Amino acid sequence: MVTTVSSYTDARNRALIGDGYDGVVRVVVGNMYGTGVLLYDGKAVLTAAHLFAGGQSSAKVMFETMQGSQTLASSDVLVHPDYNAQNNNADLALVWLSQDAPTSAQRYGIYRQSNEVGQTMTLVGYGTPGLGSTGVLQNFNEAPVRVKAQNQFDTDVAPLGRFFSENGTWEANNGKQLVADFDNGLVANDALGALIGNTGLGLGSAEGLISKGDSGGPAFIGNVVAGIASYTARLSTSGAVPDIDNTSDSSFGEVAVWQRVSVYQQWIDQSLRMHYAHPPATQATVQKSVNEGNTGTTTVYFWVQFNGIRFDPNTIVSVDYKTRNGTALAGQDYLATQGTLKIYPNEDHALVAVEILADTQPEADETFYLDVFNPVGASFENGLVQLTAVRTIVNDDGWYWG
Ligand SMILES: [Ca+2]
Ligand SMILES: [Ca+2]
Ligand SMILES: [Ca+2]
Ligand SMILES: [Ca+2]
Repeated sequence: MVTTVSSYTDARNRALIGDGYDGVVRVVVGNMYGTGVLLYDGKAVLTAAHLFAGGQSSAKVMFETMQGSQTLASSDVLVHPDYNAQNNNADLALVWLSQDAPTSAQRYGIYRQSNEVGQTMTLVGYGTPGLGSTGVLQNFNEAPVRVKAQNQFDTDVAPLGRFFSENGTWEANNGKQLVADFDNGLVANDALGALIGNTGLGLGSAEGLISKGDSGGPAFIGNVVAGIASYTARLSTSGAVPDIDNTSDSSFGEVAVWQRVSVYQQWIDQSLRMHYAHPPATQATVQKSVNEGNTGTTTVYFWVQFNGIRFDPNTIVSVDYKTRNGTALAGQDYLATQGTLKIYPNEDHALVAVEILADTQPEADETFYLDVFNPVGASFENGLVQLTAVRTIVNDDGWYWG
């Protein structure tokens, strides 16, 4: 994916299996190759809408994890309804998997604050590698490699609008796309410094940029997805040509743009929720015990209800949540998860989904917990600071005694 300062074969630039990026996947749509990222429910991959610009309604998703390589078909694809191929607005798509994702693939949350600009991010993807000094490798015929690099979000895309002035709707991008330039430490190649006076010589040898094949790939802030790779641009003015080699090839002096995930969190959250399999329809029908199963994963749900009154109907209330071991152990009996659950204006409750890991080992029934804390928008009753619910994983394998 990423062009980097040093060769992609340098271990620093590889996102090797087991390094924490096994939920970053290759996405194949027709004859297009892109990248995607497995989201927090383990069922859907977030990627770029433009991979589906030919009208395709399916994709293949390739995982490389500690469990080996697996290619899964999609069961459903949802392109963002506002996707606009002319100005790259809302260049996001969700791909649901037709089978369980490998349990060794990380599931990732999404970035929910609006302070991305100025922060360092980590790019991971399957695009064609290359060097910042000479750009993407032109004759790369090896198997795809998962590469990582860092950069910094420098600005929202709006200040670059005049470079795309042929598009009258450009201002609609304001606040919804994030830009980074590919720095080598020289003022002459500091693209955003030269173009819009946003000076900053970046992260030195740590910087990288997306390239062909990285479309849809994640830019992580911490361990959550803050950006989705959308496009690159080689921009110049009459007075400044920051691109180091006068070619559009993801080299030093070019810029790249990511869709700003925090702006789209309601669409992502609610799209995932609408695809949950067999969710409880009422509080009374929430299953507190679930059979463990013998293969793959089973989803168990926790119901979080907001009973207060919204004095402003647009109020979004939220809680943070985190699973906690009882006798059931994370990674062995269930997949640990944590994040923020938002209950949007048109909702009075939302579900937290947790994946239970099947096995065929006779054992005792086991329990784990979900802690809910940090309520925003309305406090818990009676001054409580944390609520806890428990789920039981019921052994379904032959005899157990003890
Ligand atoms: Ca930079
Ligand atoms: Ca810069
Ligand atoms: Ca170039
Ligand atoms: Ca079992």
